[in-house]
Order: sequence, then structure tokens, then C-alpha cells
Amino acid sequence: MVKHNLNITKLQSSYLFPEVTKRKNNFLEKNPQAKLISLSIGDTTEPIPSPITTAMHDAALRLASKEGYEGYGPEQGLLELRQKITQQYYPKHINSDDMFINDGAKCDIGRLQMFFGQDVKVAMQDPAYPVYVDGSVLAGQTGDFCQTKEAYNDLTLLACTPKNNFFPHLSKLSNVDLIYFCSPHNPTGAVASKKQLEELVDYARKNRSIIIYDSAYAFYIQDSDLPKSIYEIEGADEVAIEVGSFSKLAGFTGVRLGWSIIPSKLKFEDGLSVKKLWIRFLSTVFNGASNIAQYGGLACMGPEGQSEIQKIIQFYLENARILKKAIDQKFQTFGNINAPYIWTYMGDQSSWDYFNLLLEKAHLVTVPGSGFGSNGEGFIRFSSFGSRENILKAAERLQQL
Ligand code: PGU
Repeated sequence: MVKHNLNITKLQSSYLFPEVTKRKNNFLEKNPQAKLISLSIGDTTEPIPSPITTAMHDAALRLASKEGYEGYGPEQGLLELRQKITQQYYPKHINSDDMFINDGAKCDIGRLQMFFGQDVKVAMQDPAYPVYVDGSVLAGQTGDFCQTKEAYNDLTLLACTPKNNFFPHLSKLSNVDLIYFCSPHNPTGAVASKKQLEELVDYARKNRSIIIYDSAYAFYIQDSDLPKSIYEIEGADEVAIEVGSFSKLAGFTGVRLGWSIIPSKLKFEDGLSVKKLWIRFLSTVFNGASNIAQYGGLACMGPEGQSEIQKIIQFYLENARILKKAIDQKFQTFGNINAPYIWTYMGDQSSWDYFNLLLEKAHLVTVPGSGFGSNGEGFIRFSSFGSRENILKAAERLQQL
């Protein structure tokens, strides 16, 4: 008889997004005529620009010839792709040798959780992308769930609320090993300033912690004085791993492509190189990202690809402005638009109540803020991924609510 992995049954609820889909489907079963609009999971909706799909098409066709066939690729990913991403997004701060191409940010976050093992103490923003908590639980890093505290015993949650402008009080943080930090922040859309990131890096340097910096939405930052990468902060390459993604950058949510940066300067307490151990670990559990996807990624980095993907990012940002304007008339939203999400305080009822209200009265599918952590209670996350037609309709329904 095989025993189950106890860490799996420590998870407190089903994964947030399938739960939203389940409730949406239940509603549709009872109301089959309802024309629902999804402002829910952050999934891109606009087609991938043709210079990029053509590159993937050509790459697929090359595989059909003897001369063009490629099998397993270089483990770290195509050198040219690593160099292009580095030149494009980290020109001053990072060496392409420290970049690892992956099949999406979520997958590498999961692998990092396995890599660090069960003995690390973990901290993260609350609310946060649910994978940070759930993945830490699966990796055995959180201790048991305490029903009275309604929290995991060994997990540090850093409150990010309107009161602290969505940046946690680090002075109260006791020693932790790993700190997840997401900016632009899913779900609040808040972007940490240079000064705030300096504070975070300073904390990590003093306490010898490692930051796992999730920059999946960096390309949505419009304010030029806001940092797009943790490596814009001096000394961050001694304490931070950064995880990036093509998903929201180029509509690759289904294609699957991303990267992680593990700087050579990053060390464990005993002086061992994190990158060296990561290479050893990764070559055992991962065989590289799809070569077709990587050629698509390469096309994204060319001048034509860049200009096309920028247009789509601007399109989603305009969606966000339309939605925010409509929501602002009824509820309280926060921050400037530097992310595809609008974090909205609805009132003192539960987020699931507001989720139901928006579903039943406006036929809008959203995400309840409490699904991202207890500090999300009373909030709703609206996603701005959608066709313009749907976003305008959703804005109208919100105004009529
Ligand atoms: N990091 C953050 C902060 C995210 O919000 C998401 C996707 C990812 C990573 C995943 O990136 P990939 O490169 O596509 O793996 N968040 C979406 C989708 C939900 C999900 O389960 O990943 C969201 O709606 O929050």
C-alpha cells in the first residue's frame, strides 16, 4: 500500500482558477442563456503576431527535414535567445550565461520550490499569486496548517494593503531564507519603486536571504522611473533570482516559454554556488523548452516582433483604463495602470459574495481577492485581457450594476 504525500493533503482548498471555472460552469448550467464575459484568469486573448507564428511554423517545418531536424537542445536554452533577452531587457546588469530558458514562469517557480528543499523558511506578499503558497506547501516548507490562526505555522505572510501602499513592512520580518516578491504585483497591480526594492535587497543582503523576484508583468510598466527588473538595484545579483515569462509579453500562455536568471554571484550559506547546483538539479528534472517555442521567442526579440508585441501590450493597457474608469464610478480601485489587473475594494462582505454578485447581476466572471490570501478579503481582481468589444460591454454592465 502506497502512502500519499502528506504535503498534498495540507493544501487548504482547490487551486483558485479551476475553482472559479467550476463556479462559472455551475452558473452556466442553471442559466444557459447568460452571455458571460470573463475578466477572470489572466489569460491572453489576442492572436500572436504573424512574424512570430511564422517563425514557429518555419521551425516546425525544419523538423520535417533531415538537415533541419533538431532533438534535445542546449540545456540552458538557445544561446541566441538568451543573448537577445539579455540585450533587450537586462542590457547592463546580467550575463546571458546566467539565464535559463524554461517552459513558463510557473513551471520554474515549482522547480525552484523543489530545488530549495523542505528546510527553508519562506516569506511572501499577502495577497499573492497562489502558486507561491501552494508550491511551498507541496515542497514541505510551510509546516502544518493551524485552523485557529488560519495560517500555515512556518510561513511568513507580508501584508500588502492600501494602508502600506501594497509594500510590506520589512522591519517586522524575522529571519527567512526565501522571499517571493512580485512586481508588478499580481493581484494588486502595485509596482515597487526603486527605493522600495533597495529596501528589499538591503534586507536580503543583511539577512543572507534569497529573493525570488517574479517579473511576469514587467513589460506592462509605463512609468519610466519604476524598475522593471530587480537587477536594476545594486547588489541584487548577490541575493536575487528573477523569473520572467513570454506569456503576458507575447501571448505565449499556451505556447509556453519563459526564463529564470540565477546569477553566478548567488551563494548558499556554505559558499556553494546556487547556479552550479541549479544546473545539476535542472539537468535531472527538465529537458529544456520546446525548440519551436524558442524560435518563436527569438522572433519576439527581433525589431518586427518587438513592435508587434508592444502594440498588444498597449491594447491590454487601454482595456485596463476602460475598465478602471467604469469601476471607479462604483468602487475603489488602486494605483496607476502598470499591470493588466485592477484591484478593487468592493466592501465589507466576502470576496466570494462579490464574485457571486458580479456573476449573477452583471454576468461577469472575476477572481475573488481572498483567493490570493486573507488580505485580499473584500477585494475583486478584474483582468483586462479580452477583446475590446467584451471589455466595453463589461464596462457598461459595471456602470449599470
Ligand atoms: N507569475 C505570475 C505572477 C502570474 O500571475 C502568472 C500567471 C505566472 C507567473 C505564470 O506564468 P507562465 O509563464 O504562464 O507560467 N497568472 C495567471 C494565470 C493563472 C495560473 O495559474 O498561472 C493569473 O490569472 O494570475
